[in-house]
Amino acid sequence: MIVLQRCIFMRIGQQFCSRNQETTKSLVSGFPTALLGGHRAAGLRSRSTLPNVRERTLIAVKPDGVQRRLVGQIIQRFEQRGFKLVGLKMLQVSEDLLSQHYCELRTKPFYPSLLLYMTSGPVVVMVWEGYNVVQTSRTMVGHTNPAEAQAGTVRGDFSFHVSRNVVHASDSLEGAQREIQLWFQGSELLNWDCCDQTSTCEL
Ligand code: IDP
Ligand code: MG
Repeated sequence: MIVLQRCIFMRIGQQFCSRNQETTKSLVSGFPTALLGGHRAAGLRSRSTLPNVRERTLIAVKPDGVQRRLVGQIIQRFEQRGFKLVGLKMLQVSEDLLSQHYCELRTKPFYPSLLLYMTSGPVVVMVWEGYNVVQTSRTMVGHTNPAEAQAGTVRGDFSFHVSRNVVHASDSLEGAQREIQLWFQGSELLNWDCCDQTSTCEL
């Protein structure tokens, strides 16, 4: 039994070293809890909550933000927070793409004017990666209505009306995945290693 336990923990240790969290989780969940036993299991639980530094979200600078030359300042906020840019492009959005992006808002009275606004000029759309990036981005972007957005947020600093609120940020993990697939081809997203990775998060 002790030999079996040692084998199990050696395999798990190797998986942690290779930083393959998914494999490790399935490896751990595949064994009966009783086999993992006391203190060691407690240690494993804390290691298995390694931060998901691969979380991704979609951020877009809307046409008013591009016209007002705010693209650089908005990118800078995400860079200085420590997030990693993995996709970036400028495009004139089609109504078809927008209707999919804003499918939940089709019945809203402001929907026609939202389409006009979003197609009034180019947008700059990005994918940012990092720990808790979806929720943190929403905080950084601020309230949908800039009149209620806090100073220090993008909308709170650069806009004052809900019809011209400068920037889009995905509102959930599922929403982010859906929007990233809608706006980007897989080949347009880059996996690259940051030289400062260990300075932004304990991996
Ligand atoms: P969010 O952008 O903060 O996620 P949503 O409720 O998803 O907010 O709305 C999408 C976008 O629709 C907003 O960012 C804004 O551009 C626009 N919008 C929302 N509510 C109104 C409104 O009451 N009047 C005009 N435009 C609105
Ligand atoms: Mg939204």
